[in-house]
Amino acid sequence: MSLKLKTSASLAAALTLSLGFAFAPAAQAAGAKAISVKDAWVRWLPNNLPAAGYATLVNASDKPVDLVDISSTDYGDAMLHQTVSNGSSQKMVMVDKLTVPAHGQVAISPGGYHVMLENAKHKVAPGDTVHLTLKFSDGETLDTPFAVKSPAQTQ
Ligand SMILES: [Cu+2]
Repeated sequence: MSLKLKTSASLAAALTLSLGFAFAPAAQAAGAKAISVKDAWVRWLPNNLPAAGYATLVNASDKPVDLVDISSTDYGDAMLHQTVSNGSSQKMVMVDKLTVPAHGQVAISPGGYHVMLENAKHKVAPGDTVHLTLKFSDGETLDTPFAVKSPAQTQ
């Protein structure tokens, strides 16, 4: 090995630099995920009416992360909606992305956001667990269990 012959300051700097680059992705791969999900549940309605999914998204990282896509193996359609008050009436609007602030959280909760769940692929009933796949702007994908509850259980 000729390493002892190449002990210039510039080589040392280059080595430090390349080690720095090499370590960054490794630390990320082994480290914790930015986003975690808590209090995930679904408000079930009878007669094949659309259900609504709710959860709190927590961001442990120092960068904002967007929820950019939702899918489910249990429902044909899963979309993020926002309930907007318009005087005495309310309507739902589609939401393309939901930003979870750095070191913060955002609640998908009744009266605000909900995940509209339609076209169940099989019979879903209170007491079941359904799974939603949440995709985030940092590349993270979370397969998240949601507890199915009847309207009476959520009053
Ligand atoms: Cu909706």
